[in-house]
Amino acid sequence: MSSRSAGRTQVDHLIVGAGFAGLAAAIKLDEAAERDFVVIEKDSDVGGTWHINTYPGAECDVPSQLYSYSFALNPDWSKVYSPQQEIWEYTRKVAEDSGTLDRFVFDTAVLDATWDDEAQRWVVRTEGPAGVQEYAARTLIAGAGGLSEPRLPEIEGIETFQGEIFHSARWNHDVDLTGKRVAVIGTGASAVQLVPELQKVVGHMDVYQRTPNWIIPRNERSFTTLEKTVFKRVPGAQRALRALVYGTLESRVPAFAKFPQAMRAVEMQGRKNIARGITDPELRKLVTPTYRAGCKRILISNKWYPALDADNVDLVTDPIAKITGNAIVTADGVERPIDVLVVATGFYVTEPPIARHITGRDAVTLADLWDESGMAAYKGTTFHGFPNLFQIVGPNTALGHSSMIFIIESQVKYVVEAAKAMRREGLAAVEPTQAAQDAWTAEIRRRMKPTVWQTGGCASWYLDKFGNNTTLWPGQTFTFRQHLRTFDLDKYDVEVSHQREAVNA
Ligand code: N01
Repeated sequence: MSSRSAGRTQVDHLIVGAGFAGLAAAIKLDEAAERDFVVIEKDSDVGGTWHINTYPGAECDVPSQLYSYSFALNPDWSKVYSPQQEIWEYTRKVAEDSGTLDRFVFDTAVLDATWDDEAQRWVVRTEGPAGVQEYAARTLIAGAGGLSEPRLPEIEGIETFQGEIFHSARWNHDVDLTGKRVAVIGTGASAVQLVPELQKVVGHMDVYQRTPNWIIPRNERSFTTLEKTVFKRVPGAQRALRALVYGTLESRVPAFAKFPQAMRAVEMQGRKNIARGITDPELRKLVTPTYRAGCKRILISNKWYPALDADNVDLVTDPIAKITGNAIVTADGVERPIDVLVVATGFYVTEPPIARHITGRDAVTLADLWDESGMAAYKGTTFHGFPNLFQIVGPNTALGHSSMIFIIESQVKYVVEAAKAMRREGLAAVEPTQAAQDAWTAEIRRRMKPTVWQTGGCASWYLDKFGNNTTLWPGQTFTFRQHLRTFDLDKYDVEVSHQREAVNA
């Protein structure tokens, strides 16, 4: 178990983040008898994005049956698409049941993590209620998530705004929006969920759209008591439904990855959704995308278009020129006064801030490397130049079509296999060879070429500043799992312990 020396707490594994990724890593390491770990979480509880994102209307857009761990099915989901609070409560219960919570440190941020070549450990500084602490960890498992750092828009004068302003991912529940004049900047997945809720209470709302999204109907319904009883009592029933949902979502991959023209069917659904929700022909035109569906994330909502069509809502498509003390001014010179500004402008995905704080061999940070050539990893998980660093939801592991929990579980298994291999072989450090990482990245780039994300004619957060898609996995999720089913030591440079070498010398 963890011990202290030279003011540092020595641990085998340091996990960053207590969301779905960090929690799964903790549970699976524990099951594999790798019990000497600590989970550092800057928030006050488990749940990650599902604890932090509390904006009105926050719900999952992946069906509940698949949006849960395979090892902790939940027969009690209330609806086909679970609300945020329910998902957070689920993660809390899984954490409690696992018996690992004694190794979680909350309200504590990772300041930096530096590979110490001599000690063959990651030196990690954290800051929390107990002040600055230092850990020396054999492995560093980063589960901080790609959608955790809010991106604030760079708009002239935004800092001069005198009213309340907050990001969708940092909702200020103390602000009563009843009867207020509100502006929402952004029309992505978060805005599409929160705008219909705000529309019911605000006096007036301006929604600032830069690019419209393809939005298809949400086949929403509650599970009946009978269904829940069947999930609980009939062995295999819930797993069968889960498999059906999984298969249905996977059947959509060829359209994204190889035959983007097949997305016309989605566009037809989107157009029908617009016609059903909006009466004004001019507004219909403004919300209809001109790029191929799937190029940006396809959204699902039955409420978005009716909300935009409501009398107390205006959709503004003129670019924002500046923000003043009490208004937004668009490029056409129109000034729209507001009391509250909600920015639903997304996250730092292709330049995650955590990369600036992770320094590998040769004093190079992940951010330095990625700034030069974009995010890259071996199997989305390990990094040449960064021994014993494992990132869950690393480069090219995100999905536009299915549940990230499937990917997370695949990666966690790989990490646990790595930990076991290191113990079995007496290894102090493992690091993918440059050749293995380059070959993996080249293959991803090759497979990315025909995808809708690359050819669909849009700008999206999937693409980095070089135009490469460094976020999404370009294929079926079972192929990803297949690639990560064993820890392929032959693709790694390995080191035995310096101490052991010294002893043997
Ligand atoms: O963020 P986004 P999000 N001026 O980046 C606009 C997940 N998620 O928080 O499209 C004006 O998608 C930007 O415009 P444009 C899901 O993976 C899941 O909504 O870049 N506008 C866009 O409209 C999702 O994809 C759920 O032209 C500006 C919006 O802001 C991801 O989170 C729910 C601007 C940002 O959209 C992110 O979604 C919610 C500017 N300066 C989120 N800057 C589930 O249900 C940006 N925009 C599981």
